[in-house]
Amino acid sequence: MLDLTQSEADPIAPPLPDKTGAEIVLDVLNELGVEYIFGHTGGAIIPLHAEMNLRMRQGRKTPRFILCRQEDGAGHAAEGYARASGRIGVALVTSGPGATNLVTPIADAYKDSVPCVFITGQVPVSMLGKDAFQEVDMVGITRSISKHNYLVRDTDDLGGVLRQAFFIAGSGRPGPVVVDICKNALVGQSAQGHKPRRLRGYHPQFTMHRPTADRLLAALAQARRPVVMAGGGVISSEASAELRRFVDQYRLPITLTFMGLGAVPHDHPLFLGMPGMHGTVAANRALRDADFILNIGARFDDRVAVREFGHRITLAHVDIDATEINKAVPVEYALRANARDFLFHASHREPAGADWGEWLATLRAWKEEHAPSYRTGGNCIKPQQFIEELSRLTHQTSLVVTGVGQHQMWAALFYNYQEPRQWISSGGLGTMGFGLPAAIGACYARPDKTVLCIDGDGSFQMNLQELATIAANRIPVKVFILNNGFLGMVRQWEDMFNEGHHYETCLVRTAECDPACIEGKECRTPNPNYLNLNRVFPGIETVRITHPPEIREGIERALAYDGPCVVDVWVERTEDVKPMIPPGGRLADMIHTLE
Ligand SMILES: Cc1ncc(C[n+]2csc(CCOP(=O)(O)OP(=O)(O)O)c2C)c(N)n1
Ligand SMILES: [Mg+2]
Repeated sequence: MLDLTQSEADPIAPPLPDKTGAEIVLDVLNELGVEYIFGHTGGAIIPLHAEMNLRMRQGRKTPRFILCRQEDGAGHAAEGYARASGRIGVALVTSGPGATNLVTPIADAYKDSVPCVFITGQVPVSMLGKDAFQEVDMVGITRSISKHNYLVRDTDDLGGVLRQAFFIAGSGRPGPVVVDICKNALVGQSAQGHKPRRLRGYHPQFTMHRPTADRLLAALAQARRPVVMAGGGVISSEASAELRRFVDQYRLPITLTFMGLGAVPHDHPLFLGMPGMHGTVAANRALRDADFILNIGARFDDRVAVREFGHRITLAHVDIDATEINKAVPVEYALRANARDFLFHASHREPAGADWGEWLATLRAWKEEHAPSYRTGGNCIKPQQFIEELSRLTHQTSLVVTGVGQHQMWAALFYNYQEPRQWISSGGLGTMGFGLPAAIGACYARPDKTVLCIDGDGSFQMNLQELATIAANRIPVKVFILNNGFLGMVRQWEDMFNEGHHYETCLVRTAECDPACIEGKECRTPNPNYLNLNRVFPGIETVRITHPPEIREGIERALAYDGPCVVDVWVERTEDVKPMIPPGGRLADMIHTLE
């Protein structure tokens, strides 16, 4: 880790030659090992692009710039890169509308603790606060959705700010840092490229308090019905191996939250599935009936910690971020720790625990009896069956990136994840449009892997301009649009809780349709016609599959194609995601019958 906390420059160091701000930025990015920058351009950041281009032409080292077609796409691509690799994702956009288009990815990265540095152009200092052309107050706008943010007014500050921004994004609980750079700072000159900055009040490195950890583990040993609930913190801290060792050694049943999927293999005997609104029966019943829940690196999100969650249960919470502890749910045992430090410590102690064999047997029975399932038969492709088949045909080894909606939940439930960072999805913000651009970033992060984008038709349409980025760079993503012609998740809520009206959720609806139509199960007007995308975006193969016998061949064609491929999968239009805890319900209110 870089030491960025030193406060004094070396007094005898020789003065550095003058460099422009743009040169300083690129030197620092090179020094920090940045490989890719996802972005878009505009007046305020032209100096940076000019410098990058010059270095490229001269054959000098520079990060590779991936020109996305909208800043929202660039931001999600940076996130996809970070989520897939654990390295810091970087996006670069211009001021004003370029910067505001980046706001959703910034918030998305913040909610899911994704390490990114978002660099935005800003008007020159002399124009600040004058309502200048393409001026927006990015520091103000992103204050509540970034881990930290900066407005750089002077060239002298650029190097120090950038180094600090990377340090903050990647240390402690990771998160997005925004660096808004005034244009004059990019064109100005400075000999202060390496001026260190003082970093006050931020101490991400700390030592776990072992006696507290031991007290927590002693309480766990007293439990009769314990459950581990692990989350994204385990993945961020690269602690999956330790987590597996811990649960194996103590024989602890484990659920992984949405953000933690892949931290243990999904076919691990002690794994109960994902908990929460669309979690498995075994995971939710375990959390309902446990007498001790050990939360490691998750944040008691309200889709899991539903009404009456934790009543009469002893709760323990291990989190790197002290502000998460006792925030959503009060706990008896609190430990501020990096998940890996805690798990390493715990798995190197002699496990002492009650015999919870009976509890494990009950959980095993629930798991077997209520494994995620769906009605089979009929002439339509079941989305769940499609994902199971995709999992099998990709040998459970692909990265899976999704949009938001029903398809996302099925992708969480029916793909057999084996590793951390295999599952890349927008959790806390639930951002439709995330999938396609995030898959671009994932492809750059893991060129050794097949990257699948399992998208919804609604989500795909929110960022489909990024197909041009994919075509331009021949990014070999395999997109599977689970096409139900609906904003399906909202349609499901309306059908289940609002007496079903589909006027604003039906994506095949036209102005000629009967406004009272609530059926439309057979409507398949292709709008857009995804098969024609290959005419619009050169080099992108398209496939359509409409019936169950075509599933295998369709997937195999996509996987065999040497390049990007979009598969339009016509799935059953009105399939519902089950199990489901109704909004406002308790774990005990879970609906899991398939009728
Ligand atoms: C940017 C954004 N707008 C609106 C929503 C609300 N929303 C959640 S799921 C959903 C429907 C998603 O439709 P689709 O992508 O087709 O997925 P499906 O549920 O049909 O699988 C909507 C509108 C959202 N999550 N994100
Ligand atoms: Mg849909």
